[in-house]
Amino acid sequence: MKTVSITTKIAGVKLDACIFNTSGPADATLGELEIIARSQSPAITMKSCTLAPREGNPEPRYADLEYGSINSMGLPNLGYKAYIKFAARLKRKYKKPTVASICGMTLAENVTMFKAFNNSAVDIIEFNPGSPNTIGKPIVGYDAGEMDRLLDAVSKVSKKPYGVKLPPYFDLVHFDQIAAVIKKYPVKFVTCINSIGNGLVINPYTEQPLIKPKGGLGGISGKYIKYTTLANVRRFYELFEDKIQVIGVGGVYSGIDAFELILCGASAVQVGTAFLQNGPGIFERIQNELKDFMAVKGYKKIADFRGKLKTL
Ligand code: HRO
Repeated sequence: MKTVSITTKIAGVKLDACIFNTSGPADATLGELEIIARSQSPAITMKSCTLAPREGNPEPRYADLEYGSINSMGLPNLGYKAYIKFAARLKRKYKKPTVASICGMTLAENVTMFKAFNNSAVDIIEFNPGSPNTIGKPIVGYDAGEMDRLLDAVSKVSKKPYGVKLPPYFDLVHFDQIAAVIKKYPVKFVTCINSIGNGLVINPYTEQPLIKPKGGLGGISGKYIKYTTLANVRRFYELFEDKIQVIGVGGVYSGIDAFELILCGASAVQVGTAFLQNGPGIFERIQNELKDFMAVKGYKKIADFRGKLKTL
């Protein structure tokens, strides 16, 4: 077992294991981030932040489902300045790489935050133009022109390595359009996928939706979305020809789920709903399961099988 290694590098930053937390679940406060820091997650990803602190959407805004979750949190966060402070503190105390997630409401807000994070302890920036839950705002990642405008602006100011967390795509033409835009900029990685936007879960007994915002519409995550995750990881891995890395997230509950994403081309795998539902022990469990499965397969490192999905 000791001969199996699951280390990886994202944007040039070494991670002791390729399984870590995704931005969103239980990572908005310092207390929550310290729980992640003390877990086996090899990096600490923080909640998407905005310029000013936000309360988020009215509650209830999250519900566990049989095979995943629905959320319309609405970006509750403490504002970017808090995450700059947290990153310094976490780095000093835990010596793990930190990932900041930026989700500005406007181009100017995004530029301000990218500039501010240049002078921070954060190792990697994940730009999030894919949230489905900001009331009155479209999912920016579905607008290739707007993505171009935003990436152009943030690329000009960012001195930290950065990637983009993408919403799920369903049409092959859209993969091509977004990949063409991303290739124009020094984007180091894409993270696929954000939750599948605007699902509706209802309770037939009470005849009500499960969550309050937007008449019950929210992002669907967990096991429901794994196959869309696999397709998005695979398609972007092929389109980027491994020159821009892919991080897989969406529906990972086990080491075999992680293995499948890596087989499709992911250089690392993030865990979201499964972390919320199982607690911080999930990172160690998935890492051990992945190592066990690799040992069965005779793989010693993730490069032995990464991207090597066979054809039929
Ligand atoms: O806070 C949220 O409602 C949220 C964000 Cl920012 C996101 O990117 N994805 C998601 O499912 N929820």
